[in-house]
Amino acid sequence: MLKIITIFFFTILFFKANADDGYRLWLKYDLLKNTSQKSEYKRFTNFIDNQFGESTIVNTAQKELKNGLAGMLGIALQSSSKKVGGIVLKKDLTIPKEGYKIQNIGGNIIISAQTDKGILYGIFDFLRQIQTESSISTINISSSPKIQLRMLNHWDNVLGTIERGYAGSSLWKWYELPENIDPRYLEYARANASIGINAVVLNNVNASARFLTKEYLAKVKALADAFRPYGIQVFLSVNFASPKILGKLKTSDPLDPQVRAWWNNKAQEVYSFIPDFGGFLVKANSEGEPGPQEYGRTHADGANMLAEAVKPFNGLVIWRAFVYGPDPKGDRFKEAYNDFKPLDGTFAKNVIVQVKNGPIDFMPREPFHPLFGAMPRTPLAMEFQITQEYLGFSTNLVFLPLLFKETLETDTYATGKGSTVAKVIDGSVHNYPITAIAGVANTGSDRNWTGHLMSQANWYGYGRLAWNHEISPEQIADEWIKMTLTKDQSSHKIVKNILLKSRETYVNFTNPLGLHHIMGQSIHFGMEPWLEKSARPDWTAIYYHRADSLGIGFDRTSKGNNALGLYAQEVQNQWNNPQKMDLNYLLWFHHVAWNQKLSTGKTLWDELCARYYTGVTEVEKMQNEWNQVKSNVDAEIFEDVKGRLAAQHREALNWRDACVLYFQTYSKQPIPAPFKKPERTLDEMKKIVEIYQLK
Ligand code: GCW
Repeated sequence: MLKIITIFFFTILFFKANADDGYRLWLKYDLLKNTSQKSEYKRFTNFIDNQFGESTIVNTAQKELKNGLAGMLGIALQSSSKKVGGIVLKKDLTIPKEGYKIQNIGGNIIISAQTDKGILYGIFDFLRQIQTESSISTINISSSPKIQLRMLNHWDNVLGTIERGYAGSSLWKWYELPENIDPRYLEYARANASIGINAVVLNNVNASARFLTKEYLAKVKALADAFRPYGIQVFLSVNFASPKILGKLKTSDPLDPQVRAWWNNKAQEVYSFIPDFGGFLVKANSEGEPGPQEYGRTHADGANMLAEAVKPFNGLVIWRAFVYGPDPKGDRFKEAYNDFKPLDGTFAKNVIVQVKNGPIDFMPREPFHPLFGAMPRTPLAMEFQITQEYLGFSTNLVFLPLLFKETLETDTYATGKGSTVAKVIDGSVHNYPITAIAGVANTGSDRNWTGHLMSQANWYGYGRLAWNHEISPEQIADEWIKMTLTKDQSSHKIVKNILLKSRETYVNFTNPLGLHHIMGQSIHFGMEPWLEKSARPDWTAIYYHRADSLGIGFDRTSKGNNALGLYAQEVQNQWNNPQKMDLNYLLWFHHVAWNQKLSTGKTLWDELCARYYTGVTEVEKMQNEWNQVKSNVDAEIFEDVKGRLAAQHREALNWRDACVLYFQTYSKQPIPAPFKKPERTLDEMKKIVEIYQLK
């Protein structure tokens, strides 16, 4: 009997240990099965010799190395007097800060760096080589980040909610801090370090002044202390009206001496808690947030005041360019440009202006923001959104490195051909002295961190691209799949195919041909192309798609509002001819007749329908393909992704039916063969969306 109970107990333990809830992300370190690879690795893992020197960060790195190798190879790495067959950490002052080299020199793996962060990143890379079962016998890697500040921006609120968060609530338990350090904080920092993220903004840009109080600074300090061993610096979003709210001053005018004194003192206080604090992120004069324009001052006046306050401590001010006036007469596309372009060269040296990838707002596809390339004398940071606000929350599988890469690779022609967005933000086009990139985080308290397990790949991919924007989405997918999901080759191929098609699929069933901003009102879920009234005209859908009896699309050419004119001439040339341009951006810039023949040979109406319908069949394909990997991925993960794909299919059908039926009221044309007309009516579709708007 005892034997049976024991067997039962161990069986349960075994299955528990093997069930995967996604918590371990891409850092699983499970025992490798490939014995020939394992023996190759073992030849170099007899000992560790730290010739670099001790530091908290180096200790973190060594611990990681030991854990990783213990897990994957089943060996314990020891310090030893042996000379060959080990891992040696070395200092090399010729390597750029944070960069590293990994080489086989004389039978040892040498990981060298100038700084301790370099050692940390080098070790994570070395572990990644083993996780992905790459050969290390002739390893020769030399890597350094192209962008200095690689940040996550959290839109987390004081009460634990996350603006546009779809993976549970905030990771930060403000009420338990500073006394209680949830072990998850360390896991979070570790995951970030593994992909080279070196800075985080803890709180929402719609910022509560609470974070600047003494009580909360003590909490922020506790998090900063937890993250520091992983090379992560902490920033805060600040409320521009803090002098009024916290300091009880009559004004927050950036030119007022009392206001300036208040910020100077506040900065001093912040740094007394956190000596290596990164600085402030600011959303000002946007969507109701306070800002300098309330006092007739410019964004530069506001930013420079804060810059002065943090300067003695080497702090930075990251000032967001996501602004649009409260009463839009014009097109939101142009507003940030019009506000910021004239200010080029007037910002203090420790200010970076953070620009969203596109001119409207994280749509499934946007042309690059016209500010990129237009601010040669002001460092611009890229802001991507990893959380899927406009990309179907946590129910839709969308591999975002494709979107990121598309923007990064687009040529701004700022200083001639080859001035890609990536080269603007990495500083090579305009020689920016500081460079930064930010991703709005998709993490939350869900056990698997990101809600949809496949969205872990977006966190991972963002970090990898922030480190090196030249890496391909294919490589990112390869690495992530091997580390997270499966090492089985045929399943790997299938999952990779799913990832690489997923973004276009999502665009097809939601916003094909350059449609944008036709999503459900305020929650930004589902579709609402018929939305014609909102608090502001530019919060409606009709403002953007402009469908009428003649055609559809926003004429932003010189015949329309000429937003296209904000780009370099070469870019304008690419996009000003609807016959020749990339159809993916068509309706961003042109109002096109329903019967207009496109370069695909189809009329606009037929092409639009074809894309909506193909989008849905592509989701069906993803579902079928996912079913094929069942035996090679963890059962829990398999079921979870399967369920979410089914939800995505339902949503895709909703988008398709709603959009084709609605646009049909303008085109007055049948759904083209071979597609069947929707079984539901437009009224039925409207009812579905109404549900999401109910409070
Ligand atoms: O995308 C929009 C979101 C807002 C967000 C804003 C911004 C934090 O709908 O929720 O606010 O952008 O980026 O400031």
